[in-house]
Amino acid sequence: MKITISILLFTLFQYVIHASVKSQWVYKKKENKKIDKVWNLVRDQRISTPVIAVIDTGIDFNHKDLSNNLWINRKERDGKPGVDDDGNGYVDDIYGWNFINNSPDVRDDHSHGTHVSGIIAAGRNNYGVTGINPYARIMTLKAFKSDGKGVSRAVAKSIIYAVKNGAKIINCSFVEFKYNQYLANAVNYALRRNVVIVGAAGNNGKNINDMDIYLGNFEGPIIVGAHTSTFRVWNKSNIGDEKVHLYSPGTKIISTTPKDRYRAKSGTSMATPYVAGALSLLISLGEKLDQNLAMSFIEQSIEHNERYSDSILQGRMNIFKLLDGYL
Ligand SMILES: [Ca+2]
Ligand SMILES: [Ca+2]
Repeated sequence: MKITISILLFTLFQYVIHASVKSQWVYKKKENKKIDKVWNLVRDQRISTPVIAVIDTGIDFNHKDLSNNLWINRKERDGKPGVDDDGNGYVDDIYGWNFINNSPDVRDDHSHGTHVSGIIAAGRNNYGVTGINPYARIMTLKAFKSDGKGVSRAVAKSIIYAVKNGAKIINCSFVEFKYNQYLANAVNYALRRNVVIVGAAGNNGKNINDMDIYLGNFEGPIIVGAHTSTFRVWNKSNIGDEKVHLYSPGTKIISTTPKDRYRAKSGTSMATPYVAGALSLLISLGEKLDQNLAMSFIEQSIEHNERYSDSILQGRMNIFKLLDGYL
């Protein structure tokens, strides 16, 4: 029960009700100013619609900036209530599953999961914010409770559900400090099925090279630390050149929160979905990613900087380098 989402629960500034892309510093910086080029490319040339599983506190599936970008289990949506219409072992799982109380109710009673989901796939419309891949779909798997604490077994079951039901990338914005066999087995299962796992480095402000920390200690998952809007490593981000692969934006990140709201949050929880969503752009464009290919694309994407010498790849993600072959 030591598994927790990777966010620090303080508010950096007040609710931003009328958020806009202009308020997203991520898209105002350097190369990202031309992010519309990326989105136009994906809009016009997409070959598939990637499903990204978000294992978190749930989602506000009615949020107007998310509701069009959700994975929908159509057989359940169009089926009979109380019946497992698609025969996958889960009754009425329209948006995903709640592994905390074993029900189809994936509503977010915290806000973390809704925020993470918006960073990946908030709508490219004329309001709110835009996710890094507004042409992706979010599958919601609730494995964390309203206090932000999770259940390792629920996380493991979420991973298996994600793989069996078509997710290609799994976002894991949390850390655990104790080895768990179910979690290890589930991670290996996903990797064997060529599903890419992206996980948070954690917010302890420590070098985790010699710490027991998961997913960081597993072979395979891509582990993400957080950098600030001035491209410095965030002082609360964990670091470690043996476990943290790269850094991505993780402070004062404005995204969706329940009841059609927007809020800024900081954490490696926010950096992780940026990488998961960015990788999904490649799937949109037809790449068949597995963990190895995903890692080589990430290596290609790296903007090297000595500030990031505490990471394996010694850099941060540059979306334009990631999509170099397409733009
Ligand atoms: Ca079902
Ligand atoms: Ca929007």
